[in-house]
Parts: sequence; C-alpha cells; structure tokens
Amino acid sequence: TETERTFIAVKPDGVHRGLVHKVIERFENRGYKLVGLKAVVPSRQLTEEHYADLKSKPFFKGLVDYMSNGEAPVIAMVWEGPDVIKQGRAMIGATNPLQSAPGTIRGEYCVSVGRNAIHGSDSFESAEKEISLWFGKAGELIDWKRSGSEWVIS
Ligand code: YYY
Ligand code: MG
Repeated sequence: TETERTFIAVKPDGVHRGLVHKVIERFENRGYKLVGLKAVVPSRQLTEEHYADLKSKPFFKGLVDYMSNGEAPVIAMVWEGPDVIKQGRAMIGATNPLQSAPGTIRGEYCVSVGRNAIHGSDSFESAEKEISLWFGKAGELIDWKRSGSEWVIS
C-alpha cells in the first residue's frame, strides 16, 4: 500500500565507508518518504533480537559483535511508500554482494557477505517487528506529507 513502511539500516561498515548519503539519496530520489532516522549503537540484546532467525548460524556471533561493538553506529531508518518493502530489497541487492546485480547498493559498493553495508526488512512481518524493535518509543516516527508527492504518487 501507499503507506507501507520498511526498516532500512546502514550497518557499521557502510557508515565507516561513507555510504549513508548514497543510501538516503537512492530512496529519496525514488520518491520514498523518510519517516524515522537515528544513529544507534545497538546493544547485543537488540542485535540478537533483530537477527533472531539466524541465531543457529555459524556467523551469528561475528555478526552480532560487529553490529554492536560501537566502532561505528548503525544508521537506522524507516522509509514509507508504495511497495517499499519489496522495492527496498531489490534496491539493496542479494545478501551475498558477489551475487548482487550491478546497480543495486550491494552490487555497487560491496564484495563480501560479512560486510554488505545495509539491512532491509524482507517481509511485512519482519518490517513490523523491526520497526517496533528499533523505533519503539512514542514520537520517533513522523507522519508528514512530502511536498510534491502528487507528482510521485497518483
Ligand atoms: O536480509 P539479508 O541481510 O540480505 O540477509 P540475511 O540472510 O537475513 O542475513 C543477515 C546478515 O547476516 C547478512 O546481511 C550478512 C550476514 N550473513 C553472513 O555474514 N554470512 C552469511 N553466510 C549470511 C549472512
Ligand atoms: Mg534478513
């Protein structure tokens, strides 16, 4: 729907590499609306909850360490607009950057699955879960009308 929302995060490697503006630029240019944004050093607990479906994987501990060790923040965002969950995943590209198509964020900027720069919710259910996990406090998400949106969404 028009008001569908997804959770997008630039991970610490992406922040170190100066990719925050590239990510924002792509979503903004496409016509999506930014309704939440913050820099966070997530606790291990938050990170483990975020990636709960992966906790049996061999890379889980390393993943949680690098997300939560504070060497750089995670830049957490919520983007809103038509089909933004699926479109956001397409814009990000495949999990393994060596399989991400050229033109996608990972396909342009990444070569390693353990340093793939960006997260995006993969379904409506995970978007709901992740948005409430990262932006659970009242007032953190803003309802607003983007100027000129009638030229983007009919
Ligand atoms: O949603 P997405 O980020 O594309 O992939 P997931 O399968 O949810 O895995 C989350 C995260 O875990 C991935 O972005 C990098 C890391 N990871 C890894 O380090 N090694 C793997 N073989 C698979 C995933
Ligand atoms: Mg995932």
